[in-house]
Amino acid sequence: MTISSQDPAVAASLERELTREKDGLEMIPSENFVSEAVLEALGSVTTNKYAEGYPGKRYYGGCQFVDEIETLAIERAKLLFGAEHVNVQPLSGAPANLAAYSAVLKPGDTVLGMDLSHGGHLTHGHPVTFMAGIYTFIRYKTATDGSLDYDNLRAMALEHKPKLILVGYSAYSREIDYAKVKAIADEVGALTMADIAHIAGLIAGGEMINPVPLFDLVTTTTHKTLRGPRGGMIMCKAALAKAVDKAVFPGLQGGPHMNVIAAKAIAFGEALKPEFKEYARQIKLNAKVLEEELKKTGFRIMFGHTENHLLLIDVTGKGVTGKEAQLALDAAGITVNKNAIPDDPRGPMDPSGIRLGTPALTTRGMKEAEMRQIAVWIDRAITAHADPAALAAIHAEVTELARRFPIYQELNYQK
Ligand code: DSN
Repeated sequence: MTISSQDPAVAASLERELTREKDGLEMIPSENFVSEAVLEALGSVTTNKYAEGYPGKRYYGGCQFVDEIETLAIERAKLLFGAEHVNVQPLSGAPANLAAYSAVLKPGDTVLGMDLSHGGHLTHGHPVTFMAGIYTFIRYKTATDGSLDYDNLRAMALEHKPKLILVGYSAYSREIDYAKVKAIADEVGALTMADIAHIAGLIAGGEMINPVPLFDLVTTTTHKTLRGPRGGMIMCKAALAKAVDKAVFPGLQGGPHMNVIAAKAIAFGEALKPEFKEYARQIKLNAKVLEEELKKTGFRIMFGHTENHLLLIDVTGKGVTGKEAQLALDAAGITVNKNAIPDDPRGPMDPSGIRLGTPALTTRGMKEAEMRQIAVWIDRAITAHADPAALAAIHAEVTELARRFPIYQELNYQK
C-alpha cells in the first residue's frame, strides 16, 4: 500500500512539496536536503519501538536492535566532534537546550545569552519562552564591528556572576572565540555552553572552530548544516554525563524517537566521510561569493561579513521591509526568511532584514557561478517586488537553474 492509494489527499500535498523543493532555490540557512538513506531511516520500522532509558538500561523489552542503533549514533557523534559524552535523544534544538539548562542550573540561576535581534535564539532567554520564566537570563549584544563584544561580555559576567555563559547563534555570521569566552567563564566560576545548531556541519567538516573539547556543554540540532534528520543532541564533559542523561530522560522526555536516532546514525556516518569536508568548504565559499555580489548591488550585510553559511541582510535601503522582500523572493522561487537586524526598530512580523544561506544549494552541487547568478535574481526580485509579471519571469529562470541540479529523482508520492 502506498500513500497515494491509501490517502490521496496527503499524497497530493507531499508531491506538491516535493516539486517546490526540486524547482525552487532553498535559501533558509537552517534547511537542507537529507540523503535518501536518511529519509529511508525516518520511515523505518524503528518508529514502532518504545525504548525509554539508554542502551543496555531500558525500561522495555525487545530493545536489543535499537540499542545497536543508538550506540552507533553515539559513537559516531563522539568521533565527529571529539566529545566525551553524547546524548542523541533530544527531540530537537529547543528541548536539547532546556535539558542542558536543567542539567546544570537551579530555578533562578543566572545565564548570560545573546540578544535575539543580534543573532541569538528564542531559547537563549527571550522573555516569551518558558525557560525565561525559570532562569534569569541577561542578554548581551555584538559590537558595532559585528564581532562579539568580549570586553562587554566580561564586564557583564563580572557584574552578574552567571552560573552559565551561553554562545552560539541562529542569525549570526561570524566565528566565535571560544577560548576567550572560556577564560571569562573561568574568571567568574561559570559553566560554558555553546549552541552550535546552525554551524554543526561546518564544525564537523573542519571549517569552523570546534568548541566541544573546551566547553562544558554543547547542544545542536542534527538537521541544518549537519544534514541529518530533524532532531537534537547534547555533547558534554564526562563529569556532566549523568546529569545530562537524567535531564533528557526521565527529566523532560519519554520514549526516544528511534527512527530519528537511526537517521542520525546514518547522517553522522555521512559526515565522517571525506566528501563532507568538501561540502562544508563549498558552503562557506558559496556564502562568501553571495556576500560579495550582494554587497556590490548595494545590500547592507549585518555583522560586517560572513564567516559561515549565512548572511543577515538589511533590505530597507532597497525600499522594502523584510516581509516584502521574503514575499517577493517567494514569488520568484527563492525561499528565505524575514529576520530582525540588531536592535531592529521594526517588529518581528515585519522586520528590516532577511536571512539567507547556502547549505541546501550546496547539497545540490551549486557553486560560485550559480551564486553570482542568484545574487542578481535576489536584487532583481526585491527591486521588482510590486511587479508580479517580473517576479514570474525570474521564477521561470530560477526553475530552469534548479532543474539542472536535481534532487530526489526516484521519489514520487503519486505512484
Ligand atoms: N528555527 C531555526 C532557524 O531557522 O534558525 C532555529 O531554531
